[in-house]
Amino acid sequence: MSFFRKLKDRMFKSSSKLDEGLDAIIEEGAVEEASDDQGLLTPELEAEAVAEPEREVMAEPEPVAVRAPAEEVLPEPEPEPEPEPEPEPEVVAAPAPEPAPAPEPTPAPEPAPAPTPAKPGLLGRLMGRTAEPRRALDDDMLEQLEELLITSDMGVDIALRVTANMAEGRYGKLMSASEIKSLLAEEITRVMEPVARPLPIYPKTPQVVLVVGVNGSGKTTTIGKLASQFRAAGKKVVIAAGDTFRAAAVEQLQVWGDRAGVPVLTAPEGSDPAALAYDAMVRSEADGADLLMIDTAGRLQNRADLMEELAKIVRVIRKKDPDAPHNTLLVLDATTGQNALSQVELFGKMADVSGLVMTKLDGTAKGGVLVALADKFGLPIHAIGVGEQIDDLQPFDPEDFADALVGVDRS
Ligand SMILES: Nc1nc2c(ncn2[C@@H]2O[C@H](COP(=O)(O)OP(=O)(O)O)[C@@H](O)[C@H]2O)c(=O)[nH]1
Ligand SMILES: [Mg+2]
Repeated sequence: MSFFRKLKDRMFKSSSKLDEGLDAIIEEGAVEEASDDQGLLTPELEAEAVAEPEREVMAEPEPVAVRAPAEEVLPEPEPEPEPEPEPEPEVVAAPAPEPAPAPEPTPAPEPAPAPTPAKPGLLGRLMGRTAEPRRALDDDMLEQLEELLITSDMGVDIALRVTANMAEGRYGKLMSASEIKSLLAEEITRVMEPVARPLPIYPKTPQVVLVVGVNGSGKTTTIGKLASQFRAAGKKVVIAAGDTFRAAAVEQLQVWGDRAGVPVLTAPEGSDPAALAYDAMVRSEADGADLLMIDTAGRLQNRADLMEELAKIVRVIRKKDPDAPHNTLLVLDATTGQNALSQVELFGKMADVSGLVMTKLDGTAKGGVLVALADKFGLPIHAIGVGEQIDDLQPFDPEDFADALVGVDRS
């Protein structure tokens, strides 16, 4: 299974929202001659079309969210055999991936009730080449596109800009849903490309990575995942459990440290996180660690306290290294949608945020907020979280992301 399919499957909710929305816009205003292509095939051929053989090959290496610096080479990614073979067939962008129907003459596997005359149906979309409904790109359609993009959390500015770009030179032209999707994916890729940058690794050690964000955004989980990937890339990592506010937070980090095989420095509940951060600096220097990752509390109930706590951590670690922290990662939960924008503003004031990690992109319909973030702040997106397991952190790939978000399949 390719990375693309994986991301797309994981982002199914986002994907299906835009995907289906775009289909609906085109179908709604489709011109007459674009009649449906259902019924053109015999049941045998339909079954064959649905069971169209997988063209993608397995055995693609799992991408990792961290990359070793240029001169170093990542250890060969284990040619990890795919855990479970994908069920056949791979159904493309269809909402209900039915297993291949037995080639008996069952009715066409169209799950949607009452298709409109212009609707190509599952089969039409699978075939995708003939008789796709087309709609003239006019003001009405542009307005609907804008609305769809806005409701997909991309934000008003970007929705207006992207639709204007799409209209340029194409006004009045007949467009199919797949043409619109490709255009949209290109536009989104263009916005996202400048921010897709892995966490930079510096030659000076220990490189101190301060991890901030509101409670529940995924800081601790992301630290665990990052630690595991850095370690696999040959880095010596130390974690400091700077969320001393809750005992459970320390235990959780210890579990992640065990999983990742890296030491976790802790302090008693309620103790000063800055003191712990200082000890962690001393320890990581003594141990010759490459990276020190500092977890923090995310109590937003009391902003002044949190701001003071973060400022103190920074002050104290700078006594050991005036350039620390070398990275301040803000971890954002994609499911909070537009709220992520205000979190960037807020944490930008409290800490010198140098990059973002967006978690929980699996199973949210709000992935579009990344586009708004990229456009508004231009902060690097180092990685995305797509699940709760240790391997569920991926590098941010703009094209894969755009394709997954819009429902484009380039395979
Ligand atoms: N589905 C999903 N859940 C995640 C992801 N990242 C974190 N979580 C879950 O979000 C919850 C809060 O994460 P945690 O790391 O404790 O957040 P923290 O309070 O910021 O440290 C936990 O249940 C995690 O398993 C992700 O990428 N996808
Ligand atoms: Mg935590």
